[in-house]
Amino acid sequence: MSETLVDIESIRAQFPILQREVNGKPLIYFDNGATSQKPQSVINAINHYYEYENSNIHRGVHTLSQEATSAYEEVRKKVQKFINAEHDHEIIFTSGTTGGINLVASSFGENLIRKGDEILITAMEHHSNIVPWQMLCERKGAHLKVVPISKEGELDLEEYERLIGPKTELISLVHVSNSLGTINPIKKMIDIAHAQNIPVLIDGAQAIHHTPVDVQELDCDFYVFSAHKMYGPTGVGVLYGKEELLNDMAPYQGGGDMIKNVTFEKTIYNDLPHKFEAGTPNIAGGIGLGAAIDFINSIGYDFIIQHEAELSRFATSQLRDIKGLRFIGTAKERAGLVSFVLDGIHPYDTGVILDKLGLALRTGHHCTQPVMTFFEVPGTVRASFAVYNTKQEVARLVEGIDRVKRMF
Ligand code: C6P
Repeated sequence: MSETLVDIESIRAQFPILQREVNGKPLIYFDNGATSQKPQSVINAINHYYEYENSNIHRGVHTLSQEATSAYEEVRKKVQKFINAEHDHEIIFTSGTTGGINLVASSFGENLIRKGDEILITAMEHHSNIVPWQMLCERKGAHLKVVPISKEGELDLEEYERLIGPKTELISLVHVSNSLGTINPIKKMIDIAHAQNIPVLIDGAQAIHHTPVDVQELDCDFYVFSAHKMYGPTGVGVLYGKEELLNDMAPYQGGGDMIKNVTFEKTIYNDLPHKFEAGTPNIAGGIGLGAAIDFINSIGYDFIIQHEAELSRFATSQLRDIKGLRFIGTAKERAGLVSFVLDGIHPYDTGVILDKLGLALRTGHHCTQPVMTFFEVPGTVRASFAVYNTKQEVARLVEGIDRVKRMF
């Protein structure tokens, strides 16, 4: 126990924002699913770039440009190692998870999907993994099929297999649900899809900071995530894609850096990964992502998994005793978050009162409106945990909920 406390205190000390107060109370930040806080090392890496290396990349012979280019490209290699991709050019920098899914829907999907085809997603997808496919289906006259969920918030795998048919051309699945916490059996689902030669995209936005990801072992065709949920900066993310698929895809956007040669008659596109990275990228963000990976590696996934599971178990056991509290999402395999509703109290009101007590939680539909419709709730209150959260903070949440209940 004391060992754990020492570790957590040294981790917390790395996050300057955790020192601040909100509404006169020490900040307790449980909105990590929306975006995590950033350690000093990430802030320093971004500052260092702007203070010492700021310049554009891939286009200057001068020292600053060379240094910035190599710092940025080193991160690509770091990401490759982090998710065990075969090649570094399979790592495409994007603006985030949403950017990655839209890239695949527009580029890969545009070429692949024909009238009458089917795209399969699940009922627990974030809007980012629904709307781009809906837009593609509308453009092509294709159909969106949806794997249903149980009242526990688990996918129905029999129905998944049944929904895969001769017209299914693409499957897009969330690894960890942001509103239910469910960890989906994606390896099994990818194997089932591949038995029918169907490519699979995995939305890893809520998984990458909770669990190690090995894209070669998963054998997924695409894997997307955002830096800002894994202790890195906003506005940058990663699309991993298998080399042969990315090579066959048309560029998503045209502009600088994605070309080899331009004439008014014809443009020769650049090789991977630059073909998909038109224009000046988020250089500072990419460098910050590299520092975020170093931070996660310095803690290690063993500790992250064990600590977040412990917080989740503790929160569940404490909240379970509160009368009128109903959990939304009770799957057997769950990541470090709890989502719940209180009888007769709107999640928004709960969020506002908790904020007065210094507790930052997300309330609402969490960009998963179909999940809310399924559970017949307007929204939920969600506490999503990070490596710097403590049991004492969870205990404060339980007291806070008690206060909310007494006020209503
Ligand atoms: N979920 C949440 O509070 P972006 O915005 O592109 O970084 O990530 C989008 C996204 C995609 N998929 C999943 C599973 C997600 O959880 C998110 C972001 C945040 O739950 C903001 S709505």
